[in-house]
Amino acid sequence: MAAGAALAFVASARAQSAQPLVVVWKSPACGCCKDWVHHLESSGFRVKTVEVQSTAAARARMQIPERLGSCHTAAVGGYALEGHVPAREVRRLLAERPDAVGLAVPGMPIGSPGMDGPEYGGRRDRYDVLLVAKDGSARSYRSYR
Ligand SMILES: [Cu+2]
Repeated sequence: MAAGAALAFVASARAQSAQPLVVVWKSPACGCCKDWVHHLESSGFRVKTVEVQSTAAARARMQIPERLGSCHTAAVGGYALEGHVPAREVRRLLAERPDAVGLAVPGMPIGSPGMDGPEYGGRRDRYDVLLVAKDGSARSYRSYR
């Protein structure tokens, strides 16, 4: 390996290990949760999953209002993630570090990461990634359509 290539390799390995760990609470029966975990991993995140029967307790602990709930709840870098949040918005959140609870994609919109398998036949519903404020209010962080 040339010195330049070796350096680039070390730099990219460092960038990878600099990605913080994502802890995901999900039910063992949830298939789309597993697909979302794969989406994060293939985007360079390290992920630890915790199997729970209900994610309601994790949601409450992470201060995600029940009305914004989805099928899994996660924690990364001091923020909460609820549902099928795209990895690029997680990276943006960690780069911008807003004063907020975290991000949520309520429900399970088809076409969001982990809800985009062959069984959906390429269907893509429009959805918003919401930035959840500490008072429980939410505003659009990015719209996908
Ligand atoms: Cu799901």
